Amino acid sequence: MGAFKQPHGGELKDLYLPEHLADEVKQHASEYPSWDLTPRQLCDLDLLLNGAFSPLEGFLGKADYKKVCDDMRLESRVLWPIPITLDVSEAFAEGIAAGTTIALRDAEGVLIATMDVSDVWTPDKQSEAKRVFGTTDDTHPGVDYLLHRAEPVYLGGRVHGVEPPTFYDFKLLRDTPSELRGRFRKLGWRKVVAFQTRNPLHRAHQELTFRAAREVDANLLIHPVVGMTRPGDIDHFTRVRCYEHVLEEYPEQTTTLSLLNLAMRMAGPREALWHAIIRKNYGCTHLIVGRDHANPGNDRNGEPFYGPYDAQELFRQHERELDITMVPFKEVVYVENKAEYLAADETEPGDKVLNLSGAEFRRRLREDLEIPEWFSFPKVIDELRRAHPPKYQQGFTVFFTGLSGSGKSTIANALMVKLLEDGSRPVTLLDGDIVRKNLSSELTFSKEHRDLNIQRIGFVANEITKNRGIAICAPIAPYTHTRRLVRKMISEHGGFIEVFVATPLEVCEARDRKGLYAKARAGILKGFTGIDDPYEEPVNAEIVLDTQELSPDLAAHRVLITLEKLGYLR
Ligand code: PPS
Repeated sequence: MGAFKQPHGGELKDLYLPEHLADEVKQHASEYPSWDLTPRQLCDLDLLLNGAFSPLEGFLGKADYKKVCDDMRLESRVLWPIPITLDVSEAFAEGIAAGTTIALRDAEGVLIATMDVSDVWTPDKQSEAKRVFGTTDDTHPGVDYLLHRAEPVYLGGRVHGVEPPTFYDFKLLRDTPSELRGRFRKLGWRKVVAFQTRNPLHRAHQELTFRAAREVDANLLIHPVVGMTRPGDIDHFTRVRCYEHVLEEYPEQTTTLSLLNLAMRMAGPREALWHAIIRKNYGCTHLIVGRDHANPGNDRNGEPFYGPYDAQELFRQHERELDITMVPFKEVVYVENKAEYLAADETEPGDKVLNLSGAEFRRRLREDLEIPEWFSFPKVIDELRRAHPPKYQQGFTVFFTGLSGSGKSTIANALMVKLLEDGSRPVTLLDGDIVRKNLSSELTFSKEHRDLNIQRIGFVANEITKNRGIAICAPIAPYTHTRRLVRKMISEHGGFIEVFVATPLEVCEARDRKGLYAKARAGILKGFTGIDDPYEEPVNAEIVLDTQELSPDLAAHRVLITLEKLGYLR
């Protein structure tokens, strides 16, 4: 069957050991040095073992790595644009040399594969970034990962699969290359055009993919990435539910959906070639390549890293060798007066073309505004709205900070009661003293322990915020750096409102409800905030309260009004 000819003239690799050998390896695995795979390495290993990365047989050795970085080729001259490397810590690499067998385990310690190490080396990551991504600017997510998250030493070598990684979600939608080829064969699909995506599909995508398939007289594979995509992308659970809805919109028997456990690098043109090789391995004959394929976003000066059609250009240069045909993405637009989608170059003068940018779509989701029916499918919009509720349904954290005796706890308590009265969400109060008695009972007031205390409070508040509740925190939190860390963590999942209770030290000391200031002045209590330990005043708090002017009731009311203004309460 010509359509399923192997790329590079090679066989589709299946690197799993036969069952009896796998059992034997399992019995001896405790003898091997063991490496716990990172989420990205687990994705890479999954696709190495199941043949999606054919013709690779393991993580790249040094010579292949160098050639891939320099020329997009393996030593064998076969086209391979992205270095698939196993990065490990210096401590782990210390005992490893060529000839060592290591065990590769998932986060739960399950043995996924062994690797016969052939190479151990310390790469020049700046040079790798420049050669593979064309930049060392770490606003590029691939560069950021390489420079700041990947470990410093690379190991190369052949891998032997013992047990496929376990997935608990969407099992029926996950296929190995041979399973998908089998499905195509069974269905009699001789030509298959793949659509790569990391975003939800809307009507325009449905139109363009269907047109692409019709144009080349092929069936269609929606092949979204569910491994690792660009940071900030919509989670794959939500996306897959959306894809399942969109699938219903294609004529029956024309289109299928399968999930790809790929860890993307966002390498633009090089990544497009990689996607093509992978799709070829999955039995596809065509790949749709659009504008800005595998786009990493803009650099630190706001300029794009790659030209919009660089990926198409590079694909074209290697199309014959890749043995998979590119279907260049044609922009489709909605023409209101004809009530249909047309290719942008098919519109006529006088046509009213409607447009809704991605940014505008997200704004409307965020602000609970209408999204027109022509733009997307009602079921898709429902899914996205459920995953991205408007602010008044999102969780948030109100983070009070201020000196001991400044009035944080009293205002925090008043705020809690008012929010409970409002009743829109569950409320949890993480007051300084309460946390110190429970969550942080073993901690002292050293800098290190105060940081740990705030990080713990931040962790709990983040979990509450993520799950759409309200967390009210009221520790002293004297250090800017730690408050900033907590803000950053929580802001990714909901609201973060910092309230600086700016009661001056003299007033707190004059109140001295617990008698601690007197003890601190007398030198009985050491390292007391404001006396002989610093309090770094916030400069960017959303709210500053002066308790000399405001009663606790009014202070809590001011917080409520700010929450309303920010959209978190109705
Ligand atoms: S921190 O710095 O954020 O970890 O502090 P926190 O967990 O909020 O705990 C502050 C309460 O502990 C009492 N206390 C001290 N505070 C500051 N410095 C020292 N050395 C100290 N020792 C005990 C104090 O009563 C604080 O309570 P509040 O409610 O802030 O007055």
